[in-house]
Amino acid sequence: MAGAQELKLLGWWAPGVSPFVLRAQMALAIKGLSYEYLPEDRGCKSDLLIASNPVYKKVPVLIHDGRPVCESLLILEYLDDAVGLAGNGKPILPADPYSRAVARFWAAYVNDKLFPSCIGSLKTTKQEERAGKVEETLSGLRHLEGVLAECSKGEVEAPFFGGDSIGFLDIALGCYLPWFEAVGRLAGLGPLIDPARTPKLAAWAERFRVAEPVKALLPGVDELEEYITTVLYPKWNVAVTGN
Ligand SMILES: N[C@@H](CCC(=O)N[C@@H](CS)C(=O)NCC(=O)O)C(=O)O
Repeated sequence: MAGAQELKLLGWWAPGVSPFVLRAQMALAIKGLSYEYLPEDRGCKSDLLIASNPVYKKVPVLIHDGRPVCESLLILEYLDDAVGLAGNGKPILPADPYSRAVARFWAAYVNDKLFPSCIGSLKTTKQEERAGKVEETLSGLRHLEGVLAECSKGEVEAPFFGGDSIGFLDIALGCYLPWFEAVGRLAGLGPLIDPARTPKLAAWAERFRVAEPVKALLPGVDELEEYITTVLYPKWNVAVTGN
């Protein structure tokens, strides 16, 4: 519970489909913080959103006692840092400075490279360009397989990037799990996180999907596919088939 402190989350109108909003929701759930969810519509943004994130006008925005924090990864960091917020006994970032830097590096990679490549494979109808995006995505997933191996100490396999519990990089990547599945299906590629190619990552994904408290927040893949085809395809002006 947030106690006397007020938390509001400016989120997306369609529940679960914004991986960025999902990140904030996952962190709030892990910390056991209650908050008011205010959905935003792309076509009709509220005055509160425009005032809270005047630069990008995007969600999520966390509003803590009237003060806005923008950008999903920064919201995760803020929730760890904010003194007096209930739940900050459960840190999301690692305690060790080097491990924090590594987690931040890979979270930025996932955000800026991996997900754009993955979604880029749906945004083009040019076969060569699409094959390039798919290869970039698979190469990114192979990098993360290596990161996961690094997180394991000796013989003991770490269940999560954060060690025994879900941490910063788990949330940064886990919010995209339904997207990897939906894109794999829509592009006719099969599962992008494939146990044959990246066994550790595939096992991690299975654990993450059923982990409390994030599992209730993850959208269904069918639902997400429908959102991509009915909302995003017209916006991108492409309709890619699996062929
Ligand atoms: N880098 C931002 C990305 C946020 C973002 O792209 N949000 C989308 C919803 S998924 C949005 O608000 N879109 C509204 C728009 O583009 O006008 C973050 O990590 O928070």
